[in-house]
Amino acid sequence: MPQAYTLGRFFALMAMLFVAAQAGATPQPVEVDVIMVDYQFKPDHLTFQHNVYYRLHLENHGKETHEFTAPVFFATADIDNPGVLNPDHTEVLMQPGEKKDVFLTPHKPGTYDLRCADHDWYGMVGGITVK
Ligand SMILES: [Cu+2]
Repeated sequence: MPQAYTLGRFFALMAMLFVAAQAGATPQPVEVDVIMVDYQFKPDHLTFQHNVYYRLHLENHGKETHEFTAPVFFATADIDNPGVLNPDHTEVLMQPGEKKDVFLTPHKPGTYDLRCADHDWYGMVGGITVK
């Protein structure tokens, strides 16, 4: 049955190509959600694993503009879409009602400062831990 044999080979080859394509695909990011309100981060402490790919999802539910200011944390991570940050790459500016995603991979374990540059005086501060 040469034809069936050929067909079987063909499907085996397609299956191998499919597996290879899956292995090479970008992994799905782990999602971390932070809601900003007047004047708090919820949650205010975030934990990441180093060398893991994340989608940091930010939403501003407040009536004021807020910033997710974490200069050292951002500097020690690989950021896939740096355009979502300010030009200095120190923070993400969030207008009321805005939703933004930062796709990043933290690399350096440690504890990092998180604050809203506008409202840290008002207690809008938090922290980031990379394990
Ligand atoms: Cu703020």
